[in-house]
Amino acid sequence: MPDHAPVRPLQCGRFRLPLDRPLVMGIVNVTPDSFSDGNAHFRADQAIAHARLLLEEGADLLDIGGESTRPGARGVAAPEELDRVLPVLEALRDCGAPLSVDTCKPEVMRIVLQHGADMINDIGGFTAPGAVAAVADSGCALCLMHMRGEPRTMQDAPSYQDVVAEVGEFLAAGARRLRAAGVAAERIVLDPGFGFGKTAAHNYTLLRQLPQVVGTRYPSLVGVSRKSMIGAVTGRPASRRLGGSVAAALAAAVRGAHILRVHDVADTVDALRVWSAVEQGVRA
Ligand code: 9MG
Repeated sequence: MPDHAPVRPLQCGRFRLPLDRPLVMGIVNVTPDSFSDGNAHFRADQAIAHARLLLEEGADLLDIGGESTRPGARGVAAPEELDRVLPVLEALRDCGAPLSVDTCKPEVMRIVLQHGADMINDIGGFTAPGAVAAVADSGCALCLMHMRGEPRTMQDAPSYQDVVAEVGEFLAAGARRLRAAGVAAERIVLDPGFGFGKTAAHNYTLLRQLPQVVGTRYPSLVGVSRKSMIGAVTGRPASRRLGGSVAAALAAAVRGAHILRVHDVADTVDALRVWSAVEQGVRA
């Protein structure tokens, strides 16, 4: 395992997660574009069943999202987002694994925390007015992600002078804001935000230099699963990016990533187990 990884466990709501190996976060989307049927009940049932499958496959934690964050996606209002997420959160509350909710909205953050969310994953980096106040006094973990722009427009010619320095500075400043609001260091996770206002070249530079981007003070989360950066290299559509996604997840793990946010849990867990066996050997 990489020797630059901090060993301090992550305070994650009801859980304290050791970070001595990369954790696998399974993606649970509760958005209309992730299911063939628009019916809300059916959608929640499908999401819950999918979440249980991801746990059986070895997911260490789950990330539940009710708003699409794909490039070009339009936002939804808080009541609609809550209608999507809350039934899933409630059904999974006692599943034994930490539950993260992916949201940028302070009003959604407050309510999901009352319903047992263990982590808030904010692709907006807790920059919305009221976001820091919504989470500061809870015991949940906070994933602070870098994004340039917003999902609707973020891929319109993103440009940086020095992507590693700029993303790194944003993350460090965001962590300082959280700390100044009283958030304990062991609740904070940093994420470069692959694909959020970045070209494929930016994404691969960030992945290659992950330790320089996220530093050594806080654990990191990496989400590259099925993203266009995989398609840019393999030429494959999102439905056929498994091999590329696992390779990229492993490259992140080798560089010290602590949490890998993935669609394909079983294959990622297998890859990590084989990598670990290579590095550390297997018990006879
Ligand atoms: C919601 N979401 C989609 N991609 C993501 C990524 O790369 N990181 C985080 N934290 N959330 C993401």
